[in-house]
Amino acid sequence: MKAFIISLILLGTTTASLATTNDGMSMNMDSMTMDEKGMIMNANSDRLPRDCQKISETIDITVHAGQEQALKFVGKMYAFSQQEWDVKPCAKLNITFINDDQIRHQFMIHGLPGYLYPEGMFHLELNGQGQLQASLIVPSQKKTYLVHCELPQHMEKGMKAQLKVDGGDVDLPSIPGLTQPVKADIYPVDWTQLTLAVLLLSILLGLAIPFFIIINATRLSELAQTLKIKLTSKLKRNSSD
Ligand SMILES: [Cu+2]
Repeated sequence: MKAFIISLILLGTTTASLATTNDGMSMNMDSMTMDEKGMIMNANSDRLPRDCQKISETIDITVHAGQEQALKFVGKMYAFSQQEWDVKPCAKLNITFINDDQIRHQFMIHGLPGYLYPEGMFHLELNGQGQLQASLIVPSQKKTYLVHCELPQHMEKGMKAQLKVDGGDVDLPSIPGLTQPVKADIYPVDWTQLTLAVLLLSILLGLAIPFFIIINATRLSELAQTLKIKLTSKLKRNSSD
């Protein structure tokens, strides 16, 4: 029993020391690079899609992500600096992704061919402020790819864009400043007796105030005149003293 407890303690110590060794180091797998700053998944700078003979053009794209980018969109909280890109079939994109916020953001492209991009996905992610650079080569098909940040509510709050190849095949909905939502948000009022009472009271008050001013106009002007006279005489007395 004693030997068993000692081996358990030893095992725990070894695991803990291994975890410490890995801490702060970057991890490289076939399709993923990850460190404490962020992650690059499925980058591809040289493998051609099956339908491409060669790279047609090389484009450098710099994308900022964060709250500041959403200021120009009413009701949005997060956004990319650009909402649409249109590239040639078989183009190579060198993407520089810059996160200006202190929170995590992603730049993900979906719908790519799975034999080159596992899960059909190209994925850049930054845990906070910083930047990453990675490339991908798009197929020749005329298609629109979804670009977004997959963190909960970030796309709904504005982090959505589209990458069109050869003009794209559709426009995606709900892209800030670009396309309409499929179903617009509505903010219905919950009409209870209380809301009705508050509404009626507000209307009555709104009508009563100007009415009060009109019917008391003579008296109010007399009051103002008296105050003016009093003030003038006081000022005169002060200056003569
Ligand atoms: Cu985000």
